[in-house]
Amino acid sequence: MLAGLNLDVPIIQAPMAGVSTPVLAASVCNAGALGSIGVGATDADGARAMIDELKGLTDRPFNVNVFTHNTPTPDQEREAAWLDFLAPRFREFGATPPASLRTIYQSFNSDKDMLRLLLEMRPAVVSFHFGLPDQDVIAALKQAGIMLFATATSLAEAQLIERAGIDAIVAQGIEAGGHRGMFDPAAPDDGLGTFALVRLLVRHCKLPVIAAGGIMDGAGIAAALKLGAVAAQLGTAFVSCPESAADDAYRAALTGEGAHHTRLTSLISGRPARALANRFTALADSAQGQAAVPDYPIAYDAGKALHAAAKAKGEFGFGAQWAGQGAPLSRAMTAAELVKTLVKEMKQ
Ligand code: FMN
Repeated sequence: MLAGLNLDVPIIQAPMAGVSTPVLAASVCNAGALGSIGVGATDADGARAMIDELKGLTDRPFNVNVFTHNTPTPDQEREAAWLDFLAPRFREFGATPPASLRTIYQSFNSDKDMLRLLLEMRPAVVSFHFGLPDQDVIAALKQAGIMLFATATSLAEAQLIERAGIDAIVAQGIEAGGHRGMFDPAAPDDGLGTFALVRLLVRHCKLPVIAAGGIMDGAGIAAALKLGAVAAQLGTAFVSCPESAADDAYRAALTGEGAHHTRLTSLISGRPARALANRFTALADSAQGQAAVPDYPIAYDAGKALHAAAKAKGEFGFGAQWAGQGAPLSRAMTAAELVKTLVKEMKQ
C-alpha cells in the first residue's frame, strides 16, 4: 500500500529531530528502505540544507517530518515557577537558570516558509507528528504529489487522520522512544501498546498502517506485518548507527545496563516522551505537586539549558536520551548493515 514509494523492504527509519541526519537517512534509502529526516527542531533554512544534503546522497524517495503541535501561549508565572524548581539543579553545576523561557520551535502549522520549502523541494513523503495541519495545507502538499503520513496513538486520532485525507497512519505504541505523537497532551491517554493499537487501526481504518514502537529486529518487523501493518517504523534501533547524531554518552547509555530502564515523562520538553532513565527523568517524582511543567516546547528551553550546564561540568545525566522500551536490543552497526540484518532476520 506504500506502492508509490517503490521500497525494496517494508522498513522505515523513523524521523528523529536532532538525531537522524541526512547521511543516516540516505544510507537507509540506498539500502532499499525509507529514510527520514526530522526538521521539527529547525527552520526552513535549516531544513533546506538538510534536504539538499540528502538529495545529494540518494536518488531514492525519503520522508521529511514536521511537528504540528498547537502553538503554546506563554505563561510567565508558570515558567518562572518552573525555573525556580530547576534552580537548585543549575546551582549544582555553578550555573544560573535562564531569566525567561522561549518558544524554541515554531509549529509547522504557522510556518509558511517551511510549507513553501516543502512545496518547492517535493520530498516523496511528508509526515506529521503531534496532530494535523489545516486542510488547505494538506491539500497543497497532496496537489504537489507528496505522500502524507501522520502519527496516531489512538483510534480517535487515526479516524481524524483518515478524515483529513492523509495517505498512511503511523500507529505509535506506548513502547516507542521519543515524543508521543498524541494530538492533545492534556487529554487522557490510554497508553495503548503497539500490538493493540495496530490491530485496532487495521480493523477500523481503511488507510495503510505503519507500526511503530519497540520494534528492534526482523522478528519484530515480521510480527508487525503479521498484525496487518504495511511497514514498520524503527527509531531507537537506528540511534546507535554511526551515521546518527547521537553523542558518545547517549551511545554508551544505549549499550549499557541503563538501557533496560526507560521512562515516559513530560518534564524534559513539556510533552510526554520516552527516554532512558537518568537524573532528569528522576526529577519527575520531586516535581509532583511542586511545580507545573510549562507547555511544549517552552519547557524544552529549560531542559536544554540544564543539560548544557550539567554537560559543561561533565555530568551527562540531564541529556534527552530518547529511547523506546526495546533499547537494550540496540545494535551498533552502520545503517546499511542494520537494514540488511533486519531483512535477513525477517525471513528467518
Ligand atoms: N517521531 C517523529 O515523528 N518526529 C521526530 O522528530 C521524532 N524524534 C525522535 C527522536 C528519537 C531519538 C526517537 C527514539 C524517536 C523519535 N520519534 C520522532 C518517534 C519515532 O517516530 C517513532 O515513533 C519511535 O522511534 C518508534 O519507537 P522505537 O523508538 O521503539 O522504535
